[in-house]
Amino acid sequence: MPIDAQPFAFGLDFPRAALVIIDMQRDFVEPGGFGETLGNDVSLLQAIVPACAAVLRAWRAAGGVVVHTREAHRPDLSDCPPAKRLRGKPSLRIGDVGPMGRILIAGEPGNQIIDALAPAPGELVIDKPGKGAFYATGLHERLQALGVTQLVFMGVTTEVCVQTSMREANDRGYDALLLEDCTESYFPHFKAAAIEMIRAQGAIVGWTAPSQALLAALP
Ligand code: C5J
Repeated sequence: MPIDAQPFAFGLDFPRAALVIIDMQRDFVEPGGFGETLGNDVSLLQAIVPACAAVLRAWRAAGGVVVHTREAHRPDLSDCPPAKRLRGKPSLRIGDVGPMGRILIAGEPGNQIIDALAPAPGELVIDKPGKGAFYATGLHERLQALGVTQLVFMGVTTEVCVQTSMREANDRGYDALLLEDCTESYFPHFKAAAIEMIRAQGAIVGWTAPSQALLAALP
């Protein structure tokens, strides 16, 4: 089905597509997590949750493949480079104890995906130590095993983990579509710029579209 997207229509091949939801975890979306320790206003990110939930409901109803990612490190931090942990002046660093448990650590309350988008049984949940969903995760091999060639992206933050994952996907041969109202940044001008970069030069990284355009095309 053609989706009304930019810079031109995205031909959705639903049986070979997966919905990828990037890092909609409490660490980024709720107060007291990693996002807030970096000085950000997390309420901006909460605004996309209803649109994301509507897409997830419809995608599941159509029987599509769903992938959730979390930015997560092992409790011993062996997969967290010191350069990442020590950078900047956050109020709490990765691994420190915050109001939702240890920051960005797998298994901690803050590392869970928010209730409104909680994974259903059988959906892929990928813990990723980097910004990109493909780095050190085995995601590509799991998608190949499922015959997936197209990825529809939602999640946070647009210019960091979402854009990095789309670029990784592009280099691995996937066609990728970003749902504009289902992604957000702590910096609205970065979101706008990332969307422009992704779809510039004839979809050099991928396509973008409002979620309504996808909903209208689902089987
Ligand atoms: C960040 C992410 N912004 N999920 N992570 O550090 O975008």
